[in-house]
Amino acid sequence: MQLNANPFPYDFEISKTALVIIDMQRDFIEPGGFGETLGNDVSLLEAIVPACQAVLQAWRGVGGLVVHTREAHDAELKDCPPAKRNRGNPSLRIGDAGPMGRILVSGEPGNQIIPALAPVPGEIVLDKPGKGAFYATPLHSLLQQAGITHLLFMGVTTEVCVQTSMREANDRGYDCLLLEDCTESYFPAFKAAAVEMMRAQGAIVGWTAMSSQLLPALAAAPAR
Ligand code: C5J
Repeated sequence: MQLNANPFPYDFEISKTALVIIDMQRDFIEPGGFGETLGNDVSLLEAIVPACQAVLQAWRGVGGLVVHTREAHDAELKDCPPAKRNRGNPSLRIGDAGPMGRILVSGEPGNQIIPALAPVPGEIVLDKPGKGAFYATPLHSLLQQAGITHLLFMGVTTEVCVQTSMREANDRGYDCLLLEDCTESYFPAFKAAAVEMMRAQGAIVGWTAMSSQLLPALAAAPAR
């Protein structure tokens, strides 16, 4: 299968490709959550949910592997370095009680993936203590076991967890594509810059494309 992508066409086989959905968690996306308490306009992130949902549904329809990640720490914060918890001067720190439970702690209501993109049985769900999806997680070995060579990325935020994860994946030898309308930042200029830098220099980190390039290709693929 070939997609019309930037900076040049992207070839992939569904059976060797995983859809990686980064941190579409209530605390980042929903009003009243951690993202909003930090002063961010979460409506920017909410706006990509329908496009993400369309891709997820189509990807499930062709039987593709799905990986969901959550930025999450254990309840004792043993996997949260003080440097991460103490950085800056936020009104709420990781582990503090927030509007939807303890901030970025596994199992708390705000730490769950939004209902519109909730995982279904058979999909991989990984809690990650860092920004990158490969740091301190079994993601690489799970993908290797499944014979995955290509990754389609969506999720939030573009320049933080999505970009970090895509760079980690690129360094591990995966051909990565970012779905531009399925990722967002609280800072539109940062999204634009991240998209540009990832596909620059002959796809130095990977390719980018709109979901409107992917969806017709998936619709034409045999259902599984
Ligand atoms: C993510 C963050 N998911 N911005 N986290 O990007 O801290």
